[in-house]
Amino acid sequence: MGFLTDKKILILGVASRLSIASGIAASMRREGAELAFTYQNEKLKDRVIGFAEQWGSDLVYPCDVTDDRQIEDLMSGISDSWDGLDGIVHCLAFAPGSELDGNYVDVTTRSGFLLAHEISSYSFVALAKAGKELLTGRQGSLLTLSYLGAMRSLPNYNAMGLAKASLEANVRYMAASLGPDGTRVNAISAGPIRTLAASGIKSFRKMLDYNAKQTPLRRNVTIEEVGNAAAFLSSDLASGISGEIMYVDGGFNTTAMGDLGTG
Ligand code: NAD
Ligand code: 0WE
Repeated sequence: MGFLTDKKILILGVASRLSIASGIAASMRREGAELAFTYQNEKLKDRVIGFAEQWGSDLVYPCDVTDDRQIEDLMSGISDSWDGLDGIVHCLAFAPGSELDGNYVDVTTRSGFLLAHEISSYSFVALAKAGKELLTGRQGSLLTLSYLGAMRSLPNYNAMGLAKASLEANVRYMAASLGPDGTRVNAISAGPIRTLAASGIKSFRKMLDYNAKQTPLRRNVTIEEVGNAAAFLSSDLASGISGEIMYVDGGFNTTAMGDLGTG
């Protein structure tokens, strides 16, 4: 029997088979979870319905997280089919492309900065707020996806780095807020992975190559590896873990100097 048997989990952020959310869905399904999904817009609707079917789910809802109404409707849609929710997986982020290309101080704008924070950080607490009733009394779990750019500066990540820093603080404040109800809140900080969100980024290939070379494991991580960690953190196996940022990055964040090419 899988370690997520009978758990009802909502996953946001499936856009393609390469999405980190897809790796998470596959692991969670393998471990016996019942899944529900959202799609950002009509363009993605049929695709997400098709993926959901593969993972044994016919619960698929629209949810653009910039719209409070869609978040409300999502939770009331879920409550029509499920008596509660054991987990929410928040696997989405956005900043305007122009914010992610060039010198931070030069390219950052008020509107781009605010939109990045709204979609990539605020939406996590907005979902917790709307889902609170469904989550309480079930020892549930909330999980989000972060990146090392929250803690270190790196070229071009720019306003997304600040949004991820906000998201990681959000994890700690939400853990403190929801802990008394028994709900845990954590993040996975994943190493770079080629997904749709990465495909718009100039020289992402170069970054992947650099990252693989400088990482203790000498390779990049996969959506399957992130999926397995996500399944663990959302399960009762992780019942003692809350407010945590867990790195699934092959150890990259723990090194300095990296590989000097001497051994
Ligand atoms: P992806 O493009 O497959 O997924 C991004 C998702 O965000 C898409 O499903 C998209 O529809 C959704 N989204 C964007 N704006 C939205 C909105 N307004 N409302 C609802 N959904 C919206 O890319 P991914 O790499 O799988 O990204 C998933 C998460 O993983 C993001 O939080 C990203 O920051 C994080 N992450 C990615 C990497 C990487 O290298 N790919 C590394 C670490 C963390
Ligand atoms: O969080 C991310 C990417 C998130 C993302 C990607 C895009 C591309 C298309 C957010 N918004 C947009 N907006 C778009 O218009 N990652 C961790 C992957 C990533 O993105 C980078 C990276 C890494 C790693 C951007 C610059 C530098 C490194």
